[in-house]
Amino acid sequence: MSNAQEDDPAALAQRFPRGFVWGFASSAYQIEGAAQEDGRGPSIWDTFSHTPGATANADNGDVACDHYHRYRDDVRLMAELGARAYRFSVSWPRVMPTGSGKVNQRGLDFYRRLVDELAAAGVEPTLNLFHWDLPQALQDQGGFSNPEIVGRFADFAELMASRLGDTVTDWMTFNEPAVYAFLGHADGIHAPGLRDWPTAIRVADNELRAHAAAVEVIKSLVPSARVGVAVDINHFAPATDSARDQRATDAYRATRDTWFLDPFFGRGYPGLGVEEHRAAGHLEGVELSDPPPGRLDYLGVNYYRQETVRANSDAPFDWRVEPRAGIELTQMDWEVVPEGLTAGLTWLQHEYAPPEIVITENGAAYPDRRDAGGEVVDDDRVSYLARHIAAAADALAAGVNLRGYFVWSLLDNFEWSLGYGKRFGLVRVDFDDQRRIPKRSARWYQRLIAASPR
Ligand code: PNW
Repeated sequence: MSNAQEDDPAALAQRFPRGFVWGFASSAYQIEGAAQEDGRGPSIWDTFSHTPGATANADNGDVACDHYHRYRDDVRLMAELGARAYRFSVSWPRVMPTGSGKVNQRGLDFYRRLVDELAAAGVEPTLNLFHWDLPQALQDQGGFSNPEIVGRFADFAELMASRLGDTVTDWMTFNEPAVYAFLGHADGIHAPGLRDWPTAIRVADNELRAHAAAVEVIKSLVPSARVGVAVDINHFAPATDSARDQRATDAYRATRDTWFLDPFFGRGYPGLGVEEHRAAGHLEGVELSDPPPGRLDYLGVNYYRQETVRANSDAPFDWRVEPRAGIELTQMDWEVVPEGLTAGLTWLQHEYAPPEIVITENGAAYPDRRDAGGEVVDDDRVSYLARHIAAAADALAAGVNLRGYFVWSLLDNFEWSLGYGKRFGLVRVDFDDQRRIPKRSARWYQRLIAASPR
């Protein structure tokens, strides 16, 4: 598919205000590798990815993109592409090998070198504390299902804020707390691989409390810090207009997205979500009280797709999500619905009025081809990005206080349980020799950023 926006990213750039932040996003376990180097302790993703059958092709993050050794090249590449910001996460077990107590100076040195390199290149860092790679030693004590994690997380936040607060202004506490809680502890398809709903509910609750505690710590140590959190927002659509499918869609939203959003904005848990989780037995043995809000300076939004929800029956929590017939899909089988991004942003602005919104992830996996000349031709990714960035511009025009856009991701990387087969990068990585090859989409994004008003 081709249209003006794809052919002319410079025109698309004009729809964004001066100072709009264009960046790349990544996470530690997905790119760093060096899993056993310089004193890093094991994380739950090391354990999980080395469990037979847990990941596609038995892939793991031992080496990944070898970013731990190649960060200088990667920063240079981002700068060359014009990035104004870079969102990365800190591997907790690299800086605190057992998650508490002893600090690993060599691990901290890596992040110091990284932020200094970014500063020298004129790329603003956004530091995310938690992108799912919990120290295994903490998981051995119950991980996020143990309320003591709140204090441990605050200590981790304190360590990073005290060491890097002089250079880093933009902070994030969590990436996608819902994915971490539910895919990791109820569905069992992410680390730590548990399948127990009451545990997942406790994990979610402690994430919310840990978020609030970390916000306070960061703000007290770094008064100029801007602290946010990234939630994953899909566009929900009932499969039909039947009352059943509509009800299932509402319940899905209330047990997942607003389960976090309402508490973040001081409303406590949503009534419909509590009812649904209770009816499904998910609250057995759980004493639920509303967690404190953490004062957000901005809300991070990760948007990828639409989810079509179909009720299986009238029983609680009995629905399935499956692609609508005939709809455009990415390689993940995710429904491509750019207008869902406009709708989601507009809804968040009106419903919660966060001080600012930042798109902290958006992107797509496709089976990229290299042509005879060696160029990586990823026109479907260009098309996906062009339409979603246009949808973001539509949200701005509708009054959403949108401040930035981070594309997922700079590099092809370890796509969790799906391994290296799903490529989200604007830059190709050949995993046998670690060569980086900017795809056509990287050049397209570079033109967009270059044309956007500074
Ligand atoms: C997000 N799901 O993950 C993450 O923040 C990234 O680490 C990841 O690579 C990216 O999106 C692409 O997947 C998700 O199954 C992983 O709903 C799985 C789901 C959602 C988000």
